[in-house]
Amino acid sequence: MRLLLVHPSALMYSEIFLRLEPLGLERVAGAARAAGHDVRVVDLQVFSHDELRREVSAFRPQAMGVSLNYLANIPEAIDLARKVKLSFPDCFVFLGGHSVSFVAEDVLDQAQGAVDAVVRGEGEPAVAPLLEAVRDGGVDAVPGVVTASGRGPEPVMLHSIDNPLPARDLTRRRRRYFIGELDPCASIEFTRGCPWDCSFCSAWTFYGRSYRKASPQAAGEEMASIAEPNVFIVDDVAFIRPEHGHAIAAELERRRIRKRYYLETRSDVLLRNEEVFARWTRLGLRYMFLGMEAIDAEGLDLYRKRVSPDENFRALETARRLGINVAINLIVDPAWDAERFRVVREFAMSVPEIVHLTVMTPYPGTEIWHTESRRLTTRDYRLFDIQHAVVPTTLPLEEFYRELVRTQAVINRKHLGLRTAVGAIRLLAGNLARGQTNFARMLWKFNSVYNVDRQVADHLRPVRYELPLPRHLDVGNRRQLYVHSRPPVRDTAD
Ligand code: B12
Ligand code: SF4
Repeated sequence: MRLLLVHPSALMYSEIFLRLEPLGLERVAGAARAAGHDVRVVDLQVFSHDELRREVSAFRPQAMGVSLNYLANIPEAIDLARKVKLSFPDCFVFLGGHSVSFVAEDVLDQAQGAVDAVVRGEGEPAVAPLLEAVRDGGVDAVPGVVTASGRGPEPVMLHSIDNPLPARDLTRRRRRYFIGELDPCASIEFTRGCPWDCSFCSAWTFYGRSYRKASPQAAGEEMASIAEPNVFIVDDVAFIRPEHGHAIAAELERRRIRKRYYLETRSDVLLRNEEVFARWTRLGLRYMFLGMEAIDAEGLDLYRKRVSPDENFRALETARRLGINVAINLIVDPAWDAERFRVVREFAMSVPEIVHLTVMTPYPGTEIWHTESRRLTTRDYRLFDIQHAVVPTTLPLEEFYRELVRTQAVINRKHLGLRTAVGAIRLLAGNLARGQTNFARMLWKFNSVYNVDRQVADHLRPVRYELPLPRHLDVGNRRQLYVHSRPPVRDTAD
C-alpha cells in the first residue's frame, strides 16, 4: 500500500531554539516498510504546505498518517485531513502520537468524517495490522485503534524498543534539524517511559509508568549508522540506570564513535549517577536540559517533582564541574505577579546557565488536567503549547505577557551578551563554513517570535476546533490516566 506519513509544522518555540527530526514518525515508517508498504515521509517543519500538496498529487497515497505529539498541531492535522479527502476520498486518513492518544474520540468528532481512525499509544505495533485491515476489513478490531464506531482492543506495547529502526533515509532535508549550535543534529532513543509521576506531565501516563531500555548493542549499532555529527538523546530522563548508560558508552568506545550530545535528565539522577555523566562528557556530551521547574520547595511540591531546591542547585554545580552546558526549565504560573517575575529574572541573571520558561498548562493526559481548579480561559488547541496562558492570569493578560516576554528577553540578552557572542562567533563561523545556517538564524529571530502583540493576538484568532472540557476525576486510581495500561514483559537489557 502507498502510505504517506506527515509531521505537522513547528510550534512557536521551535522557530528559535531547535527543530528536531520526527523520530516517532520515522519508527512508524520503519515498521510499515518492514511489512512491505511503499512509504514516504513529509515533515512540515522543513517542507511547505505547497510542497506537501505536490507530493500528495504525485504519490497518490492510499493511506495517510499524521503525527500528533503536540496538542497545538491538532487543528492543522484536521484541516490537512479534510483537504486530502477532497482530492482523494478513498485515502484512509489516520492520526497517531502522544497528545491525540488522550483526546482520540473528540478529534474524530471534530474532523466530521475527514479522519478515519486514531491510533492510541505506540505506533510501531499498530501500523502494519491497521494497513492490513484497511485492505482486508476489520479496522475496528485493531488494538489501539479508535474509529467513529468506538474503541477497539487496548493498544499493544512493543516488547523491545530495539526494533524497528527509524527509517531515517525517508526524511529529506535532514540538514535543517538542529538544536542550538548542534547543527545539524539527529535524534536517538535509548530508553522509553518514565518511572516518576509529575503532576504536570503526561510522559508517565502515556506509557503506564513503564520503562524500557534499548540493548547496548542495538544502541551502538544505531549510533554508528547516524551520519550527523551531533545527536539529541530523546529519553525523558537520561541515564536513570547507570549500568545501562555505562554499557552504551562502552559500545561507543569500542566502536570509536565520537559525536556531540544533548540530553535531558533530572537533578537527582545527575547527582546519583555522576560517573556515567562524566564518562559521557568524554564521549562528547555537551548540553543538558534540567527540568528544575521551580526555584522554591513549594513549587516543587506542587508539581510533585520529588526533588528539593538544594538537589537542584547541587546538580547545577556538578554539571558545571563536568563542563556540561545546562539549559534549565522553569514553569511560569499564570498566577505570578510582577514581583515574582522580577525574582525569577534575578535568579536567571545570577546563574551562568541558559534558562527557559514554559507556562503552566493543564494538558489532557496529565493529572492537573483533572485536578486544576482554575477554569480554562480558552479551549483553542493552538494555545496549548506551554508558551501561552490558558488559565486566568493574576495580572491583566497583556501585562502578564509583557512580564513574560521581558523576562525571556533579559535571559536571551544574557545568552547573547558580549561574552557569549564572542564564543558564538567562533561556532557560527564553523557552522557557516559547513553551510549550516540554522544556529545563525536562531540568534537573530528572538524578537520576531517572542513579542507581546503576537502573544495577545494569538488569543484573538477565530477558533474552529476546541479542546474537550476537563472531566473532574478523583485520581486516586492513576491507572485511569494511562494509555498503555499493561506494562510489557521486561526486556533483556536489565
Ligand atoms: C523529544 C521530545 C521533544 C523534542 C523533539 C520533538 C520532535 N521533533 O519530535 C523537542 C525537544 C524538539 C521537543 C519540543 C517540544 N515539546 Co516535546 N517531547 C519530547 C519527548 C521527551 C519524547 C518524544 C520522542 O521523540 N519520543 C520517542 C519517539 C519514538 O516516540 P513518539 O514521538 O512519542 O512516537 C511514538 C508514538 O507517539 C506514536 N506516534 C507518533 N507519531 C505517530 C504517527 C502515527 C501516524 C502513528 C500511528 C503513531 C505515531 O508512535 C511512535 C512510536 O511508538 C516527549 C515526551 C514523551 N515521552 O513522549 C515530549 C513531549 C511530546 N513534548 C511536549 C512539549 C510540550 C513540547 C514543546 C511544545 C515544548 C515547548 N513549548 O517548549 C516543544 C514543541 C516542539 C514542536 N513540535 O515544535 C509534551 C507534549 C504536550 C502536549 N500534550 O502537547 C511532551 C509529551 C512532554 C511532556 N512533558 O508532557 N520535544
Ligand atoms: S517531568 Fe520528567 S521526571 Fe516528571 S514524569 Fe515527566 S518525564 Fe518523568
